Amino acid sequence: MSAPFAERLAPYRQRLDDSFARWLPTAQTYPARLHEAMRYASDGGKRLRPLLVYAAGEVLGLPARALDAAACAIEMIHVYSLVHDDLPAMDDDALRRGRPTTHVAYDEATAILVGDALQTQAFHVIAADDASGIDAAQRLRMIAVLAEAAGSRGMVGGQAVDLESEGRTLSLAELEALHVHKTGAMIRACLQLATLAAGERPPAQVEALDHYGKCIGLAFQIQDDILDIESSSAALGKTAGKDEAHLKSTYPSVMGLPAAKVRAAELFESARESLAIFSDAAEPLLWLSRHIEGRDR
Ligand code: GRG
Repeated sequence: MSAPFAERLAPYRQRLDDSFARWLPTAQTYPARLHEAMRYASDGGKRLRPLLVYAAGEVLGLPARALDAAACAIEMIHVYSLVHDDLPAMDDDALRRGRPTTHVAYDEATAILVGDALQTQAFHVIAADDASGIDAAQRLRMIAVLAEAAGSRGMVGGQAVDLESEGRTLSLAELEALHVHKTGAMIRACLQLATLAAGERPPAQVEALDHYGKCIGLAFQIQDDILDIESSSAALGKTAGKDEAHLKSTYPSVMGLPAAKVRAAELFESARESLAIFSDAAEPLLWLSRHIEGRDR
């Protein structure tokens, strides 16, 4: 039996850093300031999405090298979304990953371009990494899946509805649709990318990983809403959280905090149950689900 997945977190994070170093142009190349800002924005973070890609790859028996491009690409899209989400026209945040946001450290126009450039680079990485061992037709499918998850039928669509909904109380069904698009689609895509990289697989395995991805994607956002409430009440219970200030609906505001916690726990459990088909090989994804469920941010 192989060592627990927890022992491979640091090597996987290192692989991701190496991929970023390889695929992001250096700050010495034209246009130097933009490249420096892209690297600034890409530092730090939990790297959960790349870890999901690598963990799913292990469950499917793939070598890590086959997944480097997918792991790097998904994190590039994620970083772009955070940089744009922090802009004054969106969430207007001054801090991200414990440092000034990209538009604060540089300027607004540069932050917009950082997001644009990271997004296009993500697709370049999958298209150009022809030493991954994954054939070109399969990489084309991976690009299509990533584009759909990131675009107007996925993350960007969810963000658009989120902005349109400010100041309005959403129904539970509306809120779930928003979360499934805004946060869920990209997390689901992590599993889909690994499955595509693995080539032909029994439909039951593909279904199981997709179910896991959908459940973890929604649970992650519900948990984020819960952590927002708990961290703002912990901050002396005086200041309104950002969601209150922006009058955004959240799971705790729509269904109450205890019910939101139950819903998140049910989703994490359902994600784990779907992995029974993989027997002991499921350990990396089981471990990650528990790690995500237990996070405090
Ligand atoms: C602007 C196109 C566009 C999309 C924005 C994902 C998103 C859509 C906005 C992020 C806003 C936000 C804080 C959502 C809550 C869930 C979430 C995605 C949190 C950030 O992800 P983490 O916790 O961040 O994985 P790190 O920094 O660890 O990578």
